Amino acid sequence: MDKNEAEIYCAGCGTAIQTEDKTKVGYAPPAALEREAVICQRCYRIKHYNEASTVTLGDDEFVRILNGIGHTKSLVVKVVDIFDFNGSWLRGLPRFVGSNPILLVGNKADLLPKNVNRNRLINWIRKSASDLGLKPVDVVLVSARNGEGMDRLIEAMNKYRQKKDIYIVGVTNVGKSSLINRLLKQFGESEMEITTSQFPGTTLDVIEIPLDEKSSLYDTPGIVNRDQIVHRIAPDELKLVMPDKTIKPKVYQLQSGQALFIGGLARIDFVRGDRQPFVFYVSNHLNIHRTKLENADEIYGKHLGEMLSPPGKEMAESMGKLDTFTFKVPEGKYDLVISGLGWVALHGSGANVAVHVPKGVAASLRPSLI
Ligand SMILES: Nc1nc2c(ncn2[C@@H]2O[C@H](COP(=O)(O)OP(=O)(O)OP(=O)(O)O)[C@@H](O)[C@H]2O)c(=O)[nH]1
Ligand SMILES: [Mg+2]
Repeated sequence: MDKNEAEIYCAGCGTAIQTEDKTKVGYAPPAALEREAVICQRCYRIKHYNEASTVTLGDDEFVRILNGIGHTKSLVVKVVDIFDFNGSWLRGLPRFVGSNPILLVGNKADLLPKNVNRNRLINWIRKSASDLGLKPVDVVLVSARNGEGMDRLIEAMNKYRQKKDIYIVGVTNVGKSSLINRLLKQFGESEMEITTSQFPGTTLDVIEIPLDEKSSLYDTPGIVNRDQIVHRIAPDELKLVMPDKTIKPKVYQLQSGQALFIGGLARIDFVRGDRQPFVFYVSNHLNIHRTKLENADEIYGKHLGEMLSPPGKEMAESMGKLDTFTFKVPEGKYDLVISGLGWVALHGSGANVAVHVPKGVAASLRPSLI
C-alpha cells in the first residue's frame, strides 16, 4: 500500500500534509515541515488540548483500504474492544482480507476487575467470533493501557506473520493506535507516537511503521459501526460511558417487579424470579437508577436526558424507542452483556429478565466470567 513518495504525511494520523488551507484536513504551518516527524494541526490539538476530532472518513475510504489488504500477503490483526464486542464488529472482514490469516485481539483488559477469569473471556471472544463467521488463527487478550498480554501478542504476531507485513484493523475507538504505541514502547522506540483520543475517528489514513528492511506494521483508520453505543452520546459525555479505570462492580438486591436504568441508555427489568443480587460491571461514572417496573415507562418518558442520562437532552431527542430482548436466565452463573456498556452478573436461582437498549445495540447472555 504505497503512498506517494513526494508527499509528506502526518506522523500522528497518516493524512497528507498541506500548508495552504487551515480549514482543511492535513494543515500544518510551514515551519512545522522542518521537524523530523511532521504533525498536522488537528493532531497537535487533539494531543495538547484533548480536542474532539470533527473529521470523519466516508465508508468508501475504508472499503478502499480494506480491499487493498486483500491484495497483499500479510497478517491481519483485528482489534476489538472487550466492552463492545458486537459494536466492534467489522462486517465482511473475511471477504476483504482474502486468504490472509486473522489474529483476533481483545483490547482494554485493564478495565476488568482482577477476579474476572481471563481464559473464560478469551473463550467467549472465540465463540462469539465463530458465531459471527470469523475463524481467527488465535485470540489474545491485551491492554494497550497497562501492557497486559503484550508479550503474548508479540509472540503470536511473530508466529503468524512469518516475516510478512502486519495490518492492524478494527472499528473506530477500539484502541488500534494505542496498541501500536504500546508496541513501539516495548520495542524501545520512544520517538514516534501515533495520535489517539477518546473520540472516534482519530486516525485518518494508513500509517506505516517499518519492522525490518522488508516488512512493516500498518495502522489503519477505524470504520464507523453505527450500532456502537458511542455514536448515541455527545462527545462531552463519552467519558461517562467509556470506562477509564478498572471497573468497580455495583451490587443491587432486586425483587421481581423492579427495574434498573443504566443512565438513559439501557433498562433491565426483573420480571420473575426469587430476590437476588444483580451485579453491574459498567463504567464507574454511570448512574444506576432503581424503580418499580410498573412505573418504568413513565419515568423514562419524563426523565430521559435529565435524571436518566447520558444521553443528555440533545441526544435524547434522537434516541427513539428502545429495543427489547427477553432472557430466561438459567440457575447458575450468567452475565447479561450489553454491547458498549458492560454486563450484569446474575448468580442466582434463575430469572426472567427483559433488557431494553437503543436500536442496533446488542444484548446477549453468556456463562459468567467470574
Ligand atoms: N482503558 C483502556 N483504554 C484504552 C486502551 N486502548 C485504548 N484505549 C482508549 O480508547 C480510546 C481510543 O483509542 P485509539 O487508540 O485512538 O483508538 P483507535 O482504534 O486507533 O481509533 P480510530 O483511530 O478512531 O480508529 C482512547 O481514549 C484510548 O485511551 C486500553 O487498553 N485500555
Ligand atoms: Mg487510531
